[in-house]
Amino acid sequence: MAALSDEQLRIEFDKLDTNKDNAITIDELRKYYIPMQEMLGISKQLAESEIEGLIKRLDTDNDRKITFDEFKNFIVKK
Ligand SMILES: [Ca+2]
Ligand SMILES: [Ca+2]
Repeated sequence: MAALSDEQLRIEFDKLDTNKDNAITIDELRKYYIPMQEMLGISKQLAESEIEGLIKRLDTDNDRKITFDEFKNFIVKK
């Protein structure tokens, strides 16, 4: 995978950070993923557990919020 620039990462991050406080919360992640998963026909329960798993992987300091650095580390590490 080609490395994403900070600028591209920022665009992705901003899509998720809907209230622009520089952190993605689980609620923001939900708002973004649930309609997408509904479209794919994934049950709400499964969608919830996927979101839970995603936040656990992204949120390295366990404060239930994803900062831009955590987001970036996650994407860059792959
Ligand atoms: Ca936010
Ligand atoms: Ca965090």
